[in-house]
Amino acid sequence: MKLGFGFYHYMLKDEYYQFARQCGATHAVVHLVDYFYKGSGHTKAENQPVGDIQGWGEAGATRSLWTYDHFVYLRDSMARHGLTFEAIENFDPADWYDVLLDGPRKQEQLERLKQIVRDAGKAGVKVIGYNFSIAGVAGRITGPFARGGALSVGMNGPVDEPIPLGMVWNMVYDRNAPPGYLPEITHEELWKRLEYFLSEMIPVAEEAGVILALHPDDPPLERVRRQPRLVYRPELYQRLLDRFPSPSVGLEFCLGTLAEMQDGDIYQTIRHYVCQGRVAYIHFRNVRGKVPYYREVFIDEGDVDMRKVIRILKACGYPGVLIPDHTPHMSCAAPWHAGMAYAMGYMKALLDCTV
Ligand SMILES: [Mn+2]
Repeated sequence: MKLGFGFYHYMLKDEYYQFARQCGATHAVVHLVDYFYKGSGHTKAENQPVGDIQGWGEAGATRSLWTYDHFVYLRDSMARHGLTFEAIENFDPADWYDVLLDGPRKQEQLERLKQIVRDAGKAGVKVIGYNFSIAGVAGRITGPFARGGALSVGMNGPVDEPIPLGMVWNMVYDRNAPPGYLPEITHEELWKRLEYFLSEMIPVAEEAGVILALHPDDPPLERVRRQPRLVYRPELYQRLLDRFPSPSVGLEFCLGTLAEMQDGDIYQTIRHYVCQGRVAYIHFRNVRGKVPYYREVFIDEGDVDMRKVIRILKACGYPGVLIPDHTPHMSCAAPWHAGMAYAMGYMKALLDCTV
């Protein structure tokens, strides 16, 4: 097992690579999307996006970064600090809104996604994590929810507001969209869209040696903002694996999201999926409670016994990367860094000490 670090787009520079390496990380997962862009100047928000009703920001601000040359540049810059560029996390909604919405530009957008997969593979990036979702990460709140009043996120009940036209995955892709809301669709329709996406992408991903790894729906409710979710119960992941037995179809296995699900035993779920060998990488974090009422907390104070999780991962021979995903912010001059360093230290000790 390997320790990884997740970087937001503005963290893609030496000082963050050094910090990650100092925390014990050897691998990196990169977010290229600027989730909070509001029309000018790239943003630098250390908080994870929570999902306000009006959306996080405008899609497409960092599209110029999705090239083979840039992937190579990132790979080489990280390598100088002892980090392997393992995965890219999330496509930009600007690049695939009509794939998610089954709109007129779907085919053209799929061609761009295929080129991204080819370029990633050629640059040695093994995984692209994605979240096939219309509402995206939505309807959460921020508050002093973790130990000692550390700033964290949670959910206080379901969110039912419809999604305005021009918005998908909680980002605005068309500022000039007419008034109105996205039509409500069925779960089967959403699965059909995912299946079309994968049937187009899998041959390219296989040739490029890239795994397309699906994140479960966060928060994992049957519907969010009146739109269906794909993986909101643990067994729904199996539907994906059974439908697509390709080595290029894998899981971006988010323990926090899986633990928030209303049913299922988290330890059985982990054993079941990890032992199948199709988990591409793991979001290793902890929560307290279940949807629609839960809190993200420090790694050692949630409902999940993380030491037991590591034992299961070792028993299944999991060879991949663990990243903290997100952590509560700690009260000090560098709240994000402190939270991450705490989580990484805890994870490293678990890996060293658990047999
Ligand atoms: Mn996650």
